[in-house]
Amino acid sequence: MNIAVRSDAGKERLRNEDNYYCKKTGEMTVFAVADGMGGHAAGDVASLQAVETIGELVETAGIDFSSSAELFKFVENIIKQANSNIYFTASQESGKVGMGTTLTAGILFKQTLYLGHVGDSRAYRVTENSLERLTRDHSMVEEMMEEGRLSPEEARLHPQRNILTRALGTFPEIEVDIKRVNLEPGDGLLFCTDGLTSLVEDEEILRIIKEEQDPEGAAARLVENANARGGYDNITLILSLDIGRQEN
Ligand SMILES: [Mn+2]
Repeated sequence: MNIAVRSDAGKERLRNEDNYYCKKTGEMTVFAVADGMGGHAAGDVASLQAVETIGELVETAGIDFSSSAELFKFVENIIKQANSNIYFTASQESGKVGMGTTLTAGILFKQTLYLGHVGDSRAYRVTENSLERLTRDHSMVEEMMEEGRLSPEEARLHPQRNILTRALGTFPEIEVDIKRVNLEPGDGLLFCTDGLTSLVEDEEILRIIKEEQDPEGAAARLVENANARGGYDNITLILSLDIGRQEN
């Protein structure tokens, strides 16, 4: 299977509050990354609950995965369910009040990706010569950038870049960004948390992927690079290459 996964605490944090889920079953592959936060070290509880909810619902879903409309709705619903579960846990257990998480999850069926997203983790499509971002960060700096108040470089290094405008677990209802993306044979996908993207620029991520070719080598070097630049945050990534060309 042409997929590599890495989750690294980084150089400065004692705990890794990121979590991921990645499973390939037949013609379907499920990807999810989550970056937990807050509530007296309960960030890892929130991010784990997010990816576990995705895994459970995907594995027990009685839906027709070849129906595009059904799959589209399903991706939105599983993220909403993850939000409800985390919100419920946070409301039941003192010490978990205020915990939350990002969640970027995709179901790839044949050559079509059904993507759902909340927070500032990211999904990218890797083509022959570009890294195309498929998600929009739900963060204060992204909004300031869209309003023209920050340059992309200023946003990437901004001291308040961690402030999210949307996260799972903080409100009973959540708005989920959903998207359908048709991939070309040979395209790749990268799901990652901000511990990678705040330290390694898109052009460099693309360069490393192209130089290494194989996902394991590229994933290892991406983590190394983030750590070499300080590794201030947990770093998690799922990299799948040569989709539609892989043997299985
Ligand atoms: Mn992070």
